Amino acid sequence: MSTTWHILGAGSLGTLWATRLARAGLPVRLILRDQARLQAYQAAGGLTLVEQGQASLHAVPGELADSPGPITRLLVACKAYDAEQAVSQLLPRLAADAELILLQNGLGSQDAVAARAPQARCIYASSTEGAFREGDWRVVFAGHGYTWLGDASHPTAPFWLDDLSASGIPHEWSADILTRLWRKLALNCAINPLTVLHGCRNGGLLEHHCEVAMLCLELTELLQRCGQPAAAEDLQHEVERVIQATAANYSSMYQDVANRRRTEISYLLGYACSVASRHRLSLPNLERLQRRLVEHLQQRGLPSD
Ligand code: NAD
Ligand code: KPL
Repeated sequence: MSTTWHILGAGSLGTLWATRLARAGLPVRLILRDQARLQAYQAAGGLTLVEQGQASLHAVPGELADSPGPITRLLVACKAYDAEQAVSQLLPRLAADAELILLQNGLGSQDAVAARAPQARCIYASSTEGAFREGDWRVVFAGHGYTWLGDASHPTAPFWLDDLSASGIPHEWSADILTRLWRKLALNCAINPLTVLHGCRNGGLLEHHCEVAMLCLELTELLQRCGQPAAAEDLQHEVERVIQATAANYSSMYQDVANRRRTEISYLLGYACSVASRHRLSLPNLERLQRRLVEHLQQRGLPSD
């Protein structure tokens, strides 16, 4: 008998995982915020995944945080700023051998969750898959990619990676997941805030080459100082490559601001600046970028944390 996949968060990535796991015949249950959301979900009849223009409905059972029954395997698929609180609600249900898979972008939320659930094995993930919500309970699979999973304190891969293979979820077990998360964080810090401040697509940053280069120098210094030299390697070239390759796209932070959604700034630029300050490292360009971004968000009445 397969272990049930509990999915916390019926948003873009949560739906992308839940529908593919369910399609492979694996037991999946979706944990929703409250009774009203559960009723709305049940009325919709399930989750809809749109792939290459084709929609498919998956009647994944829904439940609430305080529903009965233990949770052994939990995919945490909410935003970084919601993760700790969302997992806290589930603590009474976590089995002694529970495993949590943390899909959050950036850094900081994973450690907060791990501290809240010290008995659980926390597996960190970094994904380049892309999905967005087209409406309630309806998600479009927008970009194929890969998900790297790893556990910095325990290198053995879990046996349930087979479930991901059976579900067609491209993945790899990564012995250096923190390096991957730091590298992605550095890329996001060099690109996303500037696209918000300059109001441009990623490709618009080609006109701000010097500003990007100065940030890359400081991010490289930060990564080296905090024990992540591999994440620092050739960072500027990688940032330039990503800007070229995604020139026509709007960054995720740009889209959050444009849609008046809360950003994950505290887990990206905010995290980088606070680690720098902990290491007594002065990074004037990065700090100025954070001040400008916070001001920009506040001027628009958006949360700046
Ligand atoms: P999302 O906003 O689409 O979904 C999050 C869901 O979690 C929402 O439905 C929200 O209601 C739910 N939620 C929050 N707190 C909850 C609680 N206590 N109980 C139940 N549900 C709760 O977010 P997303 O785009 O799927 O992103 C999730 C994470 O994955 C983020 O850190 C994001 O940066 C990262 N990520 C997203 C993508 C993508 O393409 N969407 C790609 C890579 C990484
Ligand atoms: O991950 C990204 C994002 O938009 O969040 C890229 C495309 C790499 C830009 O930083």
